[in-house]
Amino acid sequence: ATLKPKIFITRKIPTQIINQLEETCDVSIWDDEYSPVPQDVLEEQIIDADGLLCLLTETINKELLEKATKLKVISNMAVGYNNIDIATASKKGIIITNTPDVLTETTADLTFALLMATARRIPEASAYLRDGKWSTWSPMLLTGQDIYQSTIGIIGLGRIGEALAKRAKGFNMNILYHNRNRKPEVEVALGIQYTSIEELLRNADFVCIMTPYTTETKNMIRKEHFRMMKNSAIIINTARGGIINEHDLYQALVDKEIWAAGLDVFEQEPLPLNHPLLTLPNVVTLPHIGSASITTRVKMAEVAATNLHQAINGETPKNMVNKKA
Ligand code: 8YV
Repeated sequence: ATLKPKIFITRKIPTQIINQLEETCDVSIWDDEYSPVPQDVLEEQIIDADGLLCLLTETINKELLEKATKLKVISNMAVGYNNIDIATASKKGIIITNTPDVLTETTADLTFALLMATARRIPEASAYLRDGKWSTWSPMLLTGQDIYQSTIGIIGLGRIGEALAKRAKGFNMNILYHNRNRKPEVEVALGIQYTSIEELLRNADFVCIMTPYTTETKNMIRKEHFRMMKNSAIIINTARGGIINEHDLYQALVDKEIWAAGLDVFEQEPLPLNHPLLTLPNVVTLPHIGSASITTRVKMAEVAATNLHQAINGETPKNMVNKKA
């Protein structure tokens, strides 16, 4: 019998997709939904695997990659791939793929939902009622910030940033953006304005972080940036925790330098329960659910499986992120 390529899947992805992969591959899977794959299991699996399908939660570092003897592809089920040492993988000729496009609208939806929840204090208001505190009503009770006709500043105008701008347009918002490179066609099409980071921070009512996590964007928003922001400003992060300096964010919130924060992502995930940010009432926190709609998660798994399959078959996958040297 011909040997099927061996692939390892680090999480319980939808069954129909596992079944499909099993038709052509010898599949092993870590399917404990409640704990991530232990490093020693990952190490053992990677030694003779042809392909790996993993998530952002798996750190694929140099040490691990050095153990691989046959690995052709790492298919990351996420659009971001900051969990993978791309330089080492490329040097070893390992293809890296991601799952863009399918999660764009879902993540923009969640970003806007978090923006609204933070501005109008929805989790706090909901808890207020449930905790039996709604004994009377007063005019300034649980008052928030206006969204309609306010100014949004989008840092990073990629696919998701652009999808967010479209939603902001529906709320008649004034839209500013900052990006590595200007996008004149998008500016015209959406009626949005390019500004420097500083100008964006000074003018935005909502600052939304929409950039990938790279050496350039790591710790990009710090103390001096919060100082530039309005006291009524709200910062929203659905990108990666490490882009904002969390310590400085905490201090800016305590010192009322900014008004509130809506965070779906953190430097350390899962967020430790004793984290100082969790003590503040003006912080809305979510457990990294940006792309978490049923339909989108199935599509992400499909795209991840297709990329894996293409690479194993010697084709160049559609979503290869490390172009061949
Ligand atoms: C992933 C994400 O679902 O795509 C990304 O970059 O952050 C999320 O959509 C999550 O990180 C699991 O890989």
